[in-house]
Amino acid sequence: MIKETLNNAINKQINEELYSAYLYLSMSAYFEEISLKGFANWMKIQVQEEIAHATGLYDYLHARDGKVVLDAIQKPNCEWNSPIEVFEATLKHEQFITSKISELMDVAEEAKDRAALSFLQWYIKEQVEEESTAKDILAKLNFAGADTNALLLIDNELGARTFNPPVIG
Ligand code: OFO
Repeated sequence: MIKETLNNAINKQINEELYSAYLYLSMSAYFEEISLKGFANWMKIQVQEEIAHATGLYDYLHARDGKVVLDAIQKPNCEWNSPIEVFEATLKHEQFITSKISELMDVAEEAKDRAALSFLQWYIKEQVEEESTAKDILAKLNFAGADTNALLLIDNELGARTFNPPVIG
């Protein structure tokens, strides 16, 4: 059975992942408002990714005879001034999540829980991808600058994103 300290830390991470979903849904709403449907689509897929990250931890707690305790989800920001600002916030958020996964690994290490350490490796790798994707999109937006045609090309590209449920663990 999983140690209480680790159980609690995983519950906290479930909350962070659900907050991530909520934040990206709020960002998606911003893109809908300014008619960048491709960006809105990309963010909606991101919401599904984050829910999958949360349910991966949820399933893991059950598999280890732990107890899932859901907490209130923080209110996300809903005011942005530009797509660049949104992706700067996305990158910063993903860097924050990376630090949280690292802290979670520390708790698993303290608990000497090798099974959890192995399971959490998936999240460590996923964070490399999450940060890298946000950085790439931010770089493209910076290249595009005030060029509307370039922005619409990025919108078109992000509109093609589809959800492939991740295989976690
Ligand atoms: Fe965006 O990776 Fe989970 O939170």
